[in-house]
Amino acid sequence: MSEVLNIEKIGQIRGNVISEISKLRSKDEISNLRIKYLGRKGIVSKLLRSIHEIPIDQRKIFGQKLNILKEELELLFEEKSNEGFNEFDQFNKEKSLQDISLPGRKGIIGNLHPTSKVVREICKAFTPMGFQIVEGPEIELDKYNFELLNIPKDHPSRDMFDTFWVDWKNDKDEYPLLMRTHTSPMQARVMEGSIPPIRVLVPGKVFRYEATDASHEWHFFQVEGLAVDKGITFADLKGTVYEFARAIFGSERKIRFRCDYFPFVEPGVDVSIDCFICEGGGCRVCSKTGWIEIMGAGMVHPKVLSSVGYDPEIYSGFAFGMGVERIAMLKYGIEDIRLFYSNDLRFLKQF
Ligand code: FA5
Repeated sequence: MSEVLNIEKIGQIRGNVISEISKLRSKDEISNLRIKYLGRKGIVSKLLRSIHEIPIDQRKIFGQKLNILKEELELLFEEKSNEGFNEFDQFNKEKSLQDISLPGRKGIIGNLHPTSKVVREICKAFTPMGFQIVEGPEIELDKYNFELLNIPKDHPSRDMFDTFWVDWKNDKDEYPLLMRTHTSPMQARVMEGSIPPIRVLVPGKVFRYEATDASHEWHFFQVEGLAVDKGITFADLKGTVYEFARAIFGSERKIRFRCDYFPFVEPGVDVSIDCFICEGGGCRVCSKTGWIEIMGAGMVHPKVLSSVGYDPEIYSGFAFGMGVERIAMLKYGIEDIRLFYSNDLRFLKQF
């Protein structure tokens, strides 16, 4: 026996175990300490195995003492294991400065952008009238954005739509791709791919080469509407627009229809709502007119119907395209459209 075994030594081992065991923080640590003392090569086990090395007259007494120590240590380890370690206790003990029983910090939950909110409200107003929601590409072919909508290459109305062309030429040396200037290209796309009756609503982003002011942005959202069937008349268009305006603005707002020109409708109108700020008196938001234009609309032009293979003698339809931010401005009393995309949280958090 290399070390002198005496009562003091046994007491010392006991003391060490008691002190070490009090610091243990997990079952793994208990197991490691148990192995250190009581494992096959543990301190106490080794002493027990070497008992034959001590003088025979002391062997019995030390044997008894060591066995008592072993039993006591077994008990201590068992008690410590039963203390009920769980992940939280363990975590707390390891990171004593953190008290994970404290209530958690409230997560930051964002809110919908006012444009998204209004798009959803518009869709909700039209779906009970049988309109289906569809979406289209933001990068569009000239063919859909202009040609099929009765806006050929030399048409003057292209000027007001002069926009962001995509730097890609086709084999005719043309630039046929652009950031769409309105959601109307989806009129042709939907008609090409379906058989009437059609009733669709197309929300989406559009882009224009436009100087910005309180009511004009260079990128904004539109919602296009299209209904095609046998026997659709202008009265259906008016009824649908009134129903929508009542659902969104309530019955007190005034609605105005005025003749307007869009190459893809005949007759064409613009629809305005009386200005919410000046109540019709004239201010900078309504450009001193007392009215805010919210949509262009009209009966689908016979040329457009023909270009997608529909017989205009059989089918007729109406279409409209509204500006979402303008509707949000009216609904929430927002005085400058540029607030929508300037990323100012003081503005965005209000919705
Ligand atoms: C059009 O874009 C047509 N495609 C609408 C249409 C569809 C007419 C179907 C007939 C049939 P317009 O350029 O007027 O039309 O735009 C439609 C609406 O978008 C406007 O009434 C307005 O509410 C909104 N709008 C237009 N330009 C801007 C702009 N720069 N910033 C914000 N909103 C705008």
